[in-house]
Amino acid sequence: MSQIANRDFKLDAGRLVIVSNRLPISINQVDDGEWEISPSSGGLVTALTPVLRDSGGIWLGWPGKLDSGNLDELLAKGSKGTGYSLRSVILTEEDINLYYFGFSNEVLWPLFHDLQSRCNFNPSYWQSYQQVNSKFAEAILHNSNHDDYIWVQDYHLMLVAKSLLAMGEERSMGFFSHIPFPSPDIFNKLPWRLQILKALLDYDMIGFQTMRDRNNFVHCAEMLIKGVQADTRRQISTVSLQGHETKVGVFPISIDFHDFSVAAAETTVKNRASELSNALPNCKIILGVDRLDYSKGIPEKLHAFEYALKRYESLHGRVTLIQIIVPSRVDIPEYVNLKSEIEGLVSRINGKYAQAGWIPVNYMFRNLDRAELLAYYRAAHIALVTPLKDGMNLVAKEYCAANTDREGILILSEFAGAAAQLHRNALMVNPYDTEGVANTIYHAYQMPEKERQLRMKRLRGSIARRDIYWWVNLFLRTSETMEISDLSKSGLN
Ligand code: ADQ
Repeated sequence: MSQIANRDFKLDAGRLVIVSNRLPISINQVDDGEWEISPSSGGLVTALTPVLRDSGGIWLGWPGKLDSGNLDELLAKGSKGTGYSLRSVILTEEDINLYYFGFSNEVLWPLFHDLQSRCNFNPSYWQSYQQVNSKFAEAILHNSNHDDYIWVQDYHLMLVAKSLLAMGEERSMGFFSHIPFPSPDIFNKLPWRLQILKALLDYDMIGFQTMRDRNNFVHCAEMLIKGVQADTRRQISTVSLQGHETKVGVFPISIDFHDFSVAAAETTVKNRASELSNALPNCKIILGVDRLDYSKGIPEKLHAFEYALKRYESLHGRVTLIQIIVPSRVDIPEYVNLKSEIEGLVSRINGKYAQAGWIPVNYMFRNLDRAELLAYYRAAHIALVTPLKDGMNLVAKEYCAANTDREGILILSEFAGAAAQLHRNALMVNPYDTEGVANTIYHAYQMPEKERQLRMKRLRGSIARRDIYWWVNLFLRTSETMEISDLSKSGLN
């Protein structure tokens, strides 16, 4: 499929309504007390914009600030020129504490990443989760028509279709899970497992990142709900309950490959990448870029790097790990503790191994602008992407897209969703295996140029073929296609 063909999907009828916890904007108060709105620029927004614009669509979500002046005026300003409108779902401080920080981030996030010991199954979180999902359903009701297609994003909003039905209303509704879906052994621990599963089956279509997640979901449904019938013989499975059929498919999310690749090739990025390399003479750069989160396996990665330095003395003065961390959820004590743990490890490694002119770990805790991030990607000889579990992991794909010199090496956790697509040409590791990761770092360090180039060429080809436009189109086309077998030609395997 060509880049252009990828971009021109149109809905058959109605508007596209995207529903997500957060609107794709940020609202900030400027010095004179005025509120300012700026659009978010992620790949998802870019890819959805053409379909939203063509269908006169709507994006619905929490605007992110509890008190931001004249909100409607601000939102109108924020969507000016985009061709679609922004509509807010107003949440209270209590909603944010219980539904967002509580149920979403202390129950669903750890459980769905197989870290059940980190869960706090507080019943008041569940109450709030139900109430907030109803608020979103009400907002859909007020802002959409019967022929609109409602596409709900992610684990914060699993009950929205059910809540809408409870209001006596029906819409065509799809749900995409950006995070993994756990196996029955783990999912069974959730006190509200039945309510969640049944609510998911009120959607007309559910998309998962990988086959692993789709199979886990279908197994959970079969095991826990009496009367469920699943047909998994086709690429898009169906799960039926009491006369309602839900399509369940695999739609691995991606990035705007072309855009990343072109931006990384710009002279300013190239020059900045050279500056970064020149600042570390005779050193190969190993790069880690992660959001601050325990699922990303950052301490485990540092342990493995330390082990590599202990085991392979020839790496001393020859490799530097640049670990960039984007601040996230810093209001949750667990994340503050994680930050301290990481900083302790960085200082221990540097204390032990640094020499005049060489610091083993360069650590940054901040957001980087896009050009700077691209320069780091370009300068890195090796990307070390080792989440303990991840829905997809876009950093792995961004690194390859930005690797315009086509010589970099991707070391990738087998527990990242991206592994399903990239495992043949990345160096695969188990992030819990300190020795294995250390050996792989050394192997990557020594890899001959020809092999590096061949692997990177294949990685880039695979990501370019299945970019974010491919993902949006495939999801929406599948949601409209009644004839499931048509999909066999879509490249979804
Ligand atoms: P995330 O857990 O946020 O997303 P990921 O896919 O890795 O994880 O995306 C992180 C994004 O943050 C990347 O686009 C990266 O460029 C950006 N980023 C990281 N560090 C940065 C920094 N210091 N400065 C600026 N930007 C930085 C969830 C799931 C993932 C899934 C995505 C999309 O957890 O598994 O891939 O959604 O579905």
